[in-house]
Amino acid sequence: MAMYQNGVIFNQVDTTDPECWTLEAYLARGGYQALKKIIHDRIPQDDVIAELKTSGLRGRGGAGFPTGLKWSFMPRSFPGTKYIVCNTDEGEPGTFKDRDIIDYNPHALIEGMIIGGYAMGAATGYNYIHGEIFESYLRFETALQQARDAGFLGQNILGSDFSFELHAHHGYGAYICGEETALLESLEGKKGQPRFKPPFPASYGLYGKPTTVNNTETFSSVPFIIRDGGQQFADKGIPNNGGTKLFSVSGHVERPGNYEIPLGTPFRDLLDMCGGMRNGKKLKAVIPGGSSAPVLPADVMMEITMDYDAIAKAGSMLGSGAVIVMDEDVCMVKALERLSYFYFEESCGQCTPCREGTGWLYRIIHRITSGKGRPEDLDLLESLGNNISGRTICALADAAVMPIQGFMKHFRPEFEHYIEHGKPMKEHRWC
Ligand code: L3W
Ligand code: SF4
Repeated sequence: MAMYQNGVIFNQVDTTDPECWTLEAYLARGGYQALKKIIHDRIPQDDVIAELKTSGLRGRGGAGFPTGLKWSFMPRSFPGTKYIVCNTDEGEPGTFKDRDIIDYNPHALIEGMIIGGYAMGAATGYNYIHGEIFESYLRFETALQQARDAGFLGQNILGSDFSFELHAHHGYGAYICGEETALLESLEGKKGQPRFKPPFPASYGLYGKPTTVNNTETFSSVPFIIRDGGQQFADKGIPNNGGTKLFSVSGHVERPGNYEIPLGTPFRDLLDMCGGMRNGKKLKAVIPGGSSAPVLPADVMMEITMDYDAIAKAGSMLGSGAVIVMDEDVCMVKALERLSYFYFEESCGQCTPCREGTGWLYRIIHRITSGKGRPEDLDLLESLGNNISGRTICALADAAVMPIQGFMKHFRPEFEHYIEHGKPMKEHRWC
């Protein structure tokens, strides 16, 4: 899918046409007008933040925290350095939207971060880019230079007394560095391990200074909100779920890819946009918000709308918007084994329940797929999960437990069958 229609971030951006990715193309579609507006009209910082609150924009990285509220946490009267940090450490299995932003519309992110610097009184920003997308990092560096050369970035932006510098930082690929405090540690040159929260980055962030960390898509939504108004953005979605959202659709659909759609769009419409199920197979289940989100069965998904509240009500979460579609041939036991290995592999090892527990979870599921499962294994998984959840420094351990709970809730008979017969219910594909 190349052309995104009526979106906030990818409107008029053809991802197959390099001419659309340039600064000139961004300017032609209204880029940097929001920045010019706040600088020329000297819009007060509080008014910028109020516009964000009106928009209803919620964090697009996974937690859905209200962006305007987060920006208002930054201490305005703080006398020293403050920072803005963008989290492009996209590593959640199924998520591949942020790299498209820095590949095809990097100036939306740059403009959003400059506006963030203006509104929160920060003069320095960093964009932490996932280690496995080096080409995207290089493209972002090029875009930064273009913005500097054009006077949008650096000292005395557009001749005003507002200065803001922005740097790109290339990470090394550890999933945990997407957790905001691990990201800050890594940016400081230390081992990327999460910090205890509170204090939150808003009071103790990069180098111990007040810092706001937002996801790439969150910052990139800001220029539209400031240029066209928060209400315009809110009206694109539904109450409490303003705007459009990028969904990374993967799995057994005809046309996997990124789709920017209004929040509140029925899942069945999103599936139609993707060309429906691949090879005419039946839908079995969907992980609606990245691998950390509990899986939902087909009948629930076909009645659901894609927004934070509807998905939470159904027992899962919208997360980062990674929609993993599974057809009737998927073995849920094997699928869960694969996910569990990921969390075991990516645990940073700081907390015992996570370091040891993710390994235990994986090994029990692996025992089942090896045909050596024991009848008590399912209860053991449940009790282990209950003892891991909520007892660790960051959400990775919870994220390892939630998929297990979801798979057990909706597909327990498949697990029981695998244990009893030492093989899957039917000749499923690997997954
Ligand atoms: C100041 C308070 N600030 C909260 C801030 C906090 C953070 C934001 C949300 O996890 C989820 C996770 C993954 N004063 C504050 C405050 N804040 N209270 O608000 O905080 P929190 O703790 O709810 O979430 P989190 O730790 O940021 C994010 C899930 O996202 N996830 C992972 C996605 C992965 C990617 C990726 O690969 N790029 O996005 C997917 O579902 O499991 O639950 O900024 O500081 N009182
Ligand atoms: Fe590290 Fe896991 Fe503890 Fe998070 S929960 S800090 S990933 S050991």
